Parts: sequence; C-alpha cells; structure tokens
Amino acid sequence: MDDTARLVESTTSTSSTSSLLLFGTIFIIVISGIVWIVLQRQSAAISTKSLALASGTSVAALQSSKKRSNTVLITGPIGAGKTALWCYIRFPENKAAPKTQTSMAVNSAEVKVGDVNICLVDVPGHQKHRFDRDAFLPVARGVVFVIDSVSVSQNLTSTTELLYDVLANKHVQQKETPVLILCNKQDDPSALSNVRIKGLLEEEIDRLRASRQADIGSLRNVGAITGAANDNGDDDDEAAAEKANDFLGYDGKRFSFEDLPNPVQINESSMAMNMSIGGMEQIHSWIADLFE
Ligand SMILES: Nc1nc2c(ncn2[C@@H]2O[C@H](COP(=O)(O)OP(=O)(O)OP(=O)(O)O)[C@@H](O)[C@H]2O)c(=O)[nH]1
Ligand SMILES: *[C@@H]1O[C@H](CO)[C@@H](O)[C@H](O)[C@H]1NC(C)=O
Ligand SMILES: *[C@@H]1O[C@H](CO)[C@@H](O)[C@H](O)[C@H]1NC(C)=O
Ligand SMILES: *[C@@H]1O[C@H](CO)[C@@H](O)[C@H](O)[C@H]1NC(C)=O
Ligand SMILES: [Mg+2]
Repeated sequence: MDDTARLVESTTSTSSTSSLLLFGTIFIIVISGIVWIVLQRQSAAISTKSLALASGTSVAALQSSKKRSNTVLITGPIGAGKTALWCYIRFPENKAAPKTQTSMAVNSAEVKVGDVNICLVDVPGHQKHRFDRDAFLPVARGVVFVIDSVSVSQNLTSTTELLYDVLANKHVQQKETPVLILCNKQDDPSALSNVRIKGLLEEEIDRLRASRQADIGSLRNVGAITGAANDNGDDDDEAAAEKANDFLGYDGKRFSFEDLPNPVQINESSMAMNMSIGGMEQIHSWIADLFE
C-alpha cells in the first residue's frame, strides 16, 4: 500500500517537473516570437518613414484611410518599366516615355485618371525595397505588376518569386486586391505575348509552391530537433514559414490564375511608343474599374 502511494507520489512529481519544463519551453518560444515581431515592426516602420520622406509625403498622410483606398501600387522586377509607366500615367501629355534609370526611391503622386484621383506609387524593383512594397500592399486598392516581356524567360524564377510574394500576401488575399500583370516592352520584336507569359508564370508558380511547401516541411523537422534556440537564420526561417503558409491555388490541381480569390488580368503594354499597342486604354479602364 505504502509503496503504491509513494509510486503515485513520485509519478506526480515527475509529471509536474515535466510540465514545468514544458511551460518554460513555451515561455521561451513566446518571448522570442514577440521579440521577432517587434523587430519586424521596427524595420517596417523605418522603411515606411524613409519612403514617405523620399516621396515628400508624411507618414500620417500615407496611413490615413482615405489615401489608403486610393492607392494604386506599381511593382515588379528591376528594369521592367515601372517608372516609365508611372511617368506615362502622371504626365499623359508626354507622347514618349522618358529614358529612366534604376530607381533609388519610391515615386508617389496624386494623379487624376478619368474621374478618379488616385495615389500612384512606384516601388523600385531592387530587393532592398521589398519592405516598401510590403508597406504599401495592405493599403493598395489595386496592384500593377510590370514584367519585361523580353527577358522574362531568362529571369523566370526571380520574376515569379516576386509575383508569388505579391499574390500570396495575406492582405492581398484577404481584401481580394485586383492585380494587373502588364507584359511590357511589346514594341520589342523578341517580346513574348501575354498568353505565352501567362503559361510560363503558371508553370513556374506550380513549381514554386511545391518547393515552398517542401521548405516548410523540412523547417518543421529542423525546428523539432534543434528547438527554439536556433539563432542562425531565424529570420529567414520565419520569413520562409510565412511564405510557405500561403499555398496558391488548389493542392493536387495544376495552378491557374483563375483559381485565385482575387481577379488577375494579364495584358500587354509598351511605354516606348505612343501606347499604340493599346496598353493605356486597358490600364485606364482597369484603374476605373477599381473604383466602381
Ligand atoms: N523598348 C522598351 N523599353 C522600355 C519600355 N518601358 C521601359 N523601357 C526602358 O527600360 C528601362 C527601364 O525602365 P524603368 O521604367 O526605369 O524600369 P523600372 O521598372 O522602374 O526599374 P527599377 O526602378 O530599377 O525597378 C528604361 O531604359 C526604359 O526606357 C518599353 O515598353 N519598351
Ligand atoms: C534578367 O536577366 C538579365 C540577362 O539574362 C540580367 O542581366 C538581369 O540582371 C536579370 N534581372 C533580374 C532582375 O534578375
Ligand atoms: C486583357 O486581359 C484580359 C484578362 O486576362 C483578357 O480577357 C483581355 O483579352 C486582355 N486584353 C488584351 C487586349 O489582350
Ligand atoms: C499619339 O496618340 C495621340 C492620341 O492618343 C495622337 O493624337 C498622336 O498623333 C499620336 N502621336 C504619335 C507620334 O503617334
Ligand atoms: Mg524605377
């Protein structure tokens, strides 16, 4: 009897020790999570501030809800023609796109398109500006993703990764933000058509989403073995985990843009000529549709 009682007692104390350990571990994980979130917030805040300064707008103005609903964001890879498009919409009287150079800062301006006033934002394609892009995605009413139709097949993976980040963004998904993919530089004879580029992008997204799923699977295994106190590349792991959570389309079905909750339109454009390719009318009517 006594033995049994002692046995019971020792079992209880072992289980309370292990539950203490468990709580300790959970506590550490939660604290590191909070620290990570605070750090992320800070870097986002800093980049919002710097982009506001760069474009001559105050942070408060950028964050006001009125502006928010009017924002049309232009994004995409380096050299695709984002700044050319921004200039084209902003200065419609110019019949030829200006010679532009790689942008170092965000361009932002109030522009009247048809009957509506929009806040048109052009975020540079360089990877260091991804925080600027992520600061504008939650407030964007629509996103124009500009692609260089000439070099797209050589740069397919990097271009598709950028597009994936936009389409899988949780704000874009929740708000079902319309996305216009512009296959630009159609004046170039070696440019691929929008139909061809759509096929390439769908194929590549199909591949990317599978590898992102595989990444999160292996991350979970690594996490289980090494625990939370893994300080090499925690940020990257977290970023990868966030990306991998957003699986685009349906599992087991080949990816198609039509499977997304938000409307995605893929059109052709050229900034080099007088928009005779029909790009500008499409862009204007797509913008007008955002405000209906
Ligand atoms: N042929 C041709 N060239 C274009 C077209 N649009 C832009 N360009 C040229 O492509 C180059 C890059 O254009 P930008 O508008 O500066 O590219 P961007 O997307 O703003 O690039 P980043 O600011 O580096 O992210 C410039 O030399 C433009 O003149 C186009 O439709 N056709
Ligand atoms: C796209 O490809 C060209 C040539 O293949 C290369 O010079 C350029 O850096 C690439 N751009 C991006 C954004 O990867
Ligand atoms: C623009 O894109 C839409 C949807 O992707 C398509 O139906 C339409 O035909 C395109 N317009 C042109 C001129 O290619
Ligand atoms: C450009 O288009 C406008 C109409 O949108 C037209 O009046 C003008 O003549 C065109 N210019 C050239 C050089 O094609
Ligand atoms: Mg630019």
